[in-house]
Amino acid sequence: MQTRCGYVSIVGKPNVGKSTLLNAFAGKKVSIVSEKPGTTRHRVYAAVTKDNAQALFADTPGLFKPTKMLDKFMERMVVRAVEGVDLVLLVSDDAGARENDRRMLTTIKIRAKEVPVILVLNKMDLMKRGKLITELVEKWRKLYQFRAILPISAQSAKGLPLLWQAIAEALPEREFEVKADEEVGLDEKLWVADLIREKVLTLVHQEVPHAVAVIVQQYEEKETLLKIVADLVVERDSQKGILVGAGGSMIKAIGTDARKDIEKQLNKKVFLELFVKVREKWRNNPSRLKEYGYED
Ligand SMILES: Nc1nc2c(ncn2[C@@H]2O[C@H](COP(=O)(O)OP(=O)(O)OP(=O)(O)O)[C@@H](O)[C@H]2O)c(=O)[nH]1
Ligand SMILES: [Mg+2]
Repeated sequence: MQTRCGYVSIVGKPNVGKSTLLNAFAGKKVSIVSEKPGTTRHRVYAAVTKDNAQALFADTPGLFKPTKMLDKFMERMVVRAVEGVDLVLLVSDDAGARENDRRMLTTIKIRAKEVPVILVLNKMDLMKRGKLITELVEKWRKLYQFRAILPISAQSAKGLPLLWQAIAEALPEREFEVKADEEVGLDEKLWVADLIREKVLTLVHQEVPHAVAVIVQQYEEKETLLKIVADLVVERDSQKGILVGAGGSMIKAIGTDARKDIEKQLNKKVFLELFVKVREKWRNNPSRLKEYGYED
């Protein structure tokens, strides 16, 4: 049987559902998801194999205008992710092409001119009428020669079989690179740190979650449980106050939600201990960024 295999980068502006899409294809939570833009900070990998095709996906941070050094690191992750891949999935939403979509297209034109691009219009469940979807597609078609334009809803898995078919057809004829059930690029410590950050993004509002880095300090498999100790780093005392909450209520809620989710995903009993620390302006400090894993 002729197999197809290739590298597929999922890119687009923040909050359009890139990570939700990767999780839907992978059938599990490989990448964290939240309702706030700026959720994904690293490239997150997953290999998906169906029938005779294998896609080696990379989820990426949403592209936006960077201000802090951390944002610039995230932007570099995106730019590099489109170089030298076999296929790009540009994900957008029901809102039409906005400034950050256009910036992403410009990056693709400069960095990945020869790479086929599938435009994935996500969140179509939020669009009520077929006519509007047709208008949306028409507008996008004028901006770039996409290999295909496919409306989907990653959350409800609608349109995913057709999207998979389009991906498979766009991949080069090649042997599979990984075994069908093999995990790729899954650093458990980083993944656990991200799961904790997901709870911060869900429970804490406004700007505070964006100032949080999670660093797993201890990750120890004991006989009956997995012991995890992690630091939550913020930039200011006021942010620490919000993260800890009245009488420690917020950090307790974050810890409980994170522990339950880690237990569910790993099917293991977990002991989780969290500490909140202040490291002034860490998002603009190169040595802190490096220390926290935001390094090229
Ligand atoms: N209504 C609707 N919501 C969706 C759909 N897919 C994702 N979402 C929601 O959109 C929000 C953002 O999803 P993410 O997957 O985190 O988006 P992202 O593009 O990875 O975001 P960044 O990592 O910040 O760039 C979450 O609240 C999701 O539940 C969809 O098909 N329909
Ligand atoms: Mg994401």
